Amino acid sequence: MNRTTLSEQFFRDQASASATGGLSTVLNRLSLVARMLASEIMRAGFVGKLGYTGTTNVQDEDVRALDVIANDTTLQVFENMPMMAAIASEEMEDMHVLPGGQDGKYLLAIDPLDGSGNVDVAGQMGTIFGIYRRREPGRPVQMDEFFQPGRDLIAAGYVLYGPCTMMVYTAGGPVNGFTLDRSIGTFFLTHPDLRIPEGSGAYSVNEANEVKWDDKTRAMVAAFRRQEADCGKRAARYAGALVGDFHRTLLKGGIYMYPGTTDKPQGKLRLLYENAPLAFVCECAGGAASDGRQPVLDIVPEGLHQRTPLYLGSKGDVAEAVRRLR
Ligand code: FBP
Repeated sequence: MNRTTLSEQFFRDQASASATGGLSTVLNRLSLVARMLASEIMRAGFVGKLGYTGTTNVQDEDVRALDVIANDTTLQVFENMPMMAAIASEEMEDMHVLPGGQDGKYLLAIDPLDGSGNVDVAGQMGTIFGIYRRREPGRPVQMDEFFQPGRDLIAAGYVLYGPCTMMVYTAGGPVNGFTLDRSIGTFFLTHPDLRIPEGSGAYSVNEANEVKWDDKTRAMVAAFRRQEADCGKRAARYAGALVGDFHRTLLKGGIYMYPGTTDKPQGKLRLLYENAPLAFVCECAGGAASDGRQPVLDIVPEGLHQRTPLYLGSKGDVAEAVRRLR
């Protein structure tokens, strides 16, 4: 088996991404967050950290103990890292400017614990991250510095907490997957240069929302369900965690969908720290990502927590979904 470690790969990518200095340090810090959260998730049941805190976040969603732990862990790991200027997180209403922020070169957009609803049932969960470069380091950080289209990401990826812990990321070139060897706390390259298959896999959507979709969305999903999609027959799979559903789609092909609904016309998922980073990974792996009208990576955010519908996966599947929505 390839014994390339995450750290060695970071340095290789750093050269190709022409990122001077800090990118590999930032990615190394993210791998530390991944290892710390993998441990927290495994122990949550023993130390009474499952369940809710009784509070709600800026999205008016119930906050679980592990959501808070994941966000706090992220802040602690980056607190004394001069290259990182600020963090935008699902769990914080405003951006968090780091102590050395003014001179930092990078911005981190993160969903510290995606799919936290799965924690009580030992389901898959994840962390999603995107790294932007600041246009003008050296001045006080402004929130609108985060309002960059996903196409301007310099690196993005996710951590999957499941039967194994994986970290999958790209610096704009190949998408590489690493698996954590818990016995020595090291990620090793196990999935080099991932390319999303065409013509296979599953369609992945919460069909309980059907009553809240518009007619075109309903008809489009029905085509996949009835095996009538032009792009081919698909299984149905839905893990209830975006990272788990996307990881399966990346490896097996197919499409993940979170359409708009009557109560949430822009859908549930957030552009800055969920949809754009995964769209970046997906496109770098040869796939596609749309909000139903345009590529996700072309959308310029107007708020830290802006939602968009999401159609993410194999190029042929996404193209057909978008065509049927027109
Ligand atoms: P968070 O858990 O970070 O809020 O992510 C939203 C999410 O849990 C996704 O991971 C998942 O794909 C989706 O919501 C499931 O939503 P629903 O329960 O409405 O199908």
